[in-house]
Amino acid sequence: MVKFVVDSACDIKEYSGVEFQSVPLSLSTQERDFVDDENLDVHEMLDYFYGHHGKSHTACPSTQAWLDAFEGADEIYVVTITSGLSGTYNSACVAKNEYIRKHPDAKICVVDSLATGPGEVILLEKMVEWKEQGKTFEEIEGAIIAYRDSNRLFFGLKSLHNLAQNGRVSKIIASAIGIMNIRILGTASKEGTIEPVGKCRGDKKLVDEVVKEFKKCGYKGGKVRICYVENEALSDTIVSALKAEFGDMDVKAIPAQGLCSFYAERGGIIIGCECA
Ligand code: X90
Repeated sequence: MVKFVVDSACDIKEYSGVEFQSVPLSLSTQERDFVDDENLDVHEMLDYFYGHHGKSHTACPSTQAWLDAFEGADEIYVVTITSGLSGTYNSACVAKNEYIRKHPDAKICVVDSLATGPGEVILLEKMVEWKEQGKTFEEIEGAIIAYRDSNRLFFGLKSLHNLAQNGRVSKIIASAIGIMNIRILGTASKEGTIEPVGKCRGDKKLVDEVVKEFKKCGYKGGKVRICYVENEALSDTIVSALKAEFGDMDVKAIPAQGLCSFYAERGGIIIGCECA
């Protein structure tokens, strides 16, 4: 059986036409634990975190959670959130080795997205597409890294509080946007870490800067995937601006699930694109 497995930072809970599973990360405080699965009420979770002033943290899936998702499959394609910010890729690799030890004929390709959310979606969709075209495991495994490296990820955030509090971005960068109406525009570095691009005052400026970054990276009309945190209007505006500049493209926007919502925070947006 062929199966596609992602972590919940991918923001997709269902994928029709193929065997698919999302393995949840988790979020917690001293009082509450949230599992980032299809039962999570993201809005309620955000309300809770905004009212909570103590420490909060997140955790990657356990090796066992990956093993459970692999069970029964013998050709498995996995996409994870960047290893530059999370132990998720590592736990998936440990699970891969363990699974192969027990099932020596199984083949597992674990791809470190060096991104999150829509960056993972783009990789997942490509591997499904290649599989449906009849490509072999070896062909897919041999081509996905070059494809990943030709994609880009951008994000516009109104707050870096949770990223800084959890050591994923420096406190100095985070404190730079403690001012009303300032958004930070950033990108995923080649190593899969957070790289600030600039500050923008207001959504309109952010939209202009996103279009500029697309031009700068050599975007030529490839696929675009977006995830937004309670911010569909901004997502729509960005899609219109991109279409006005580059013409019609394959674009889809979805609400962020728990992990990305927690870190990108309310009003945040993450945009992945093919850039080859
Ligand atoms: O293992 C864990 O506990 C998960 C840690 C995840 C930390 C960062 C998630 C970031 C999500 C923020 C904007 C996009 C940044 C992408 C840069 C590669 C969303």
